[in-house]
Amino acid sequence: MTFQQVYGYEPAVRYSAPGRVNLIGEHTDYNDGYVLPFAIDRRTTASIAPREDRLLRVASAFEPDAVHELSLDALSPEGMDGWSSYVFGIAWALREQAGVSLDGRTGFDVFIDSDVPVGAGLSSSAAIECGIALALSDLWDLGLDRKALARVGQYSENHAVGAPTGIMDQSASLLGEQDAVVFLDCRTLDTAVVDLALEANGLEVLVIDTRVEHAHATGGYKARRDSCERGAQVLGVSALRDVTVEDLPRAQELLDDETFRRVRHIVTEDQRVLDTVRTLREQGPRAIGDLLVASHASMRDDFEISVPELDLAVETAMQHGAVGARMTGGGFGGAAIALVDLEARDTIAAAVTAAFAEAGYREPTVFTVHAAQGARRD
Ligand code: GAF
Repeated sequence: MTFQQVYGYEPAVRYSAPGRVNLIGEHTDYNDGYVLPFAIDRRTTASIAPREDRLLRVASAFEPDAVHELSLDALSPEGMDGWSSYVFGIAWALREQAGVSLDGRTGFDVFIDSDVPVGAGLSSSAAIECGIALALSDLWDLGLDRKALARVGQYSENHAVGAPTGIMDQSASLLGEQDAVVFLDCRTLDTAVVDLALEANGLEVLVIDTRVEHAHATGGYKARRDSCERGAQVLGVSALRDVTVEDLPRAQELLDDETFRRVRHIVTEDQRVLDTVRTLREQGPRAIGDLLVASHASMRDDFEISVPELDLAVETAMQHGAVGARMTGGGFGGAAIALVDLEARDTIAAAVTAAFAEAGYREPTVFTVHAAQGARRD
């Protein structure tokens, strides 16, 4: 299915935006902390043509027979549902969050296609949002910079889609660069691009998609966010970013056991991001393995967002010689990553697949990813 087949004419432009893998720094974004994701070489494309009226029409390769329509005069979260809210929500959020006037703007026809796996925790939704945000910024001549577009994407995700997520995924999709990770301070949105240098070190990142589906609009993700906010309130800080590892003994006295463990994950994870950035710069990617493994243990034991499939993926990869491994993304399913030697890649992939079969789990999808450029006009 193509734009032409749905709408009967050729698109004017095509934009694309990548999914992301988070190297380290999980659930720290909505605590004003640090994250270290990279954009991956799996992209969502948005083929677009402006219309002369105010109608927005959205179709996609994953729902071939459906064309969703909404007028710019009727934009509100109530009028959106399903995946098309990732598109309509951006137009709405440009007005609500960035203060863009939609008066006199023309609508558009858009067709979405993607090779970012859906439900794997690799930010397929942020990839749609960011491709559309960049496209609309150009189409409507808004001149918004990429950090502003990331905020628009997050606002749409929070209020149009209804998932209480942070700003990491949109930032990675918009700011990613080839062979590099994006070091982001989620309080200030200051960024630094840090060289990953995997190829030069004979390494690759393997993604192990457990195919255990996760959703962030409900359930555990929101509960973790609530715990963090409760912890920050009791500790008298505006966000857990302001708590240090040295503060933890006192935090333990003030918090119940569960809230303390949630807080400890965030505080130690922020420190691990800083340590990973320093290690990457000073010693290179081969030296970050222990930090990745410690991050996984913290998510499994303190933050309790792992699942047995993710633990098995990490353990098996490590037993078969991975440099480091951890679950990536929001948790409760989705994918793990393993940092592996090029020569060990196939052995590790086979070992993980065999271990899943042995445990009676669904067969995982295992593939390599490379750090790629962020959203762009193709
Ligand atoms: C999901 C969210 F969308 C991000 O904002 C982030 O919180 C992540 O989970 C966990 O680090 O991807």
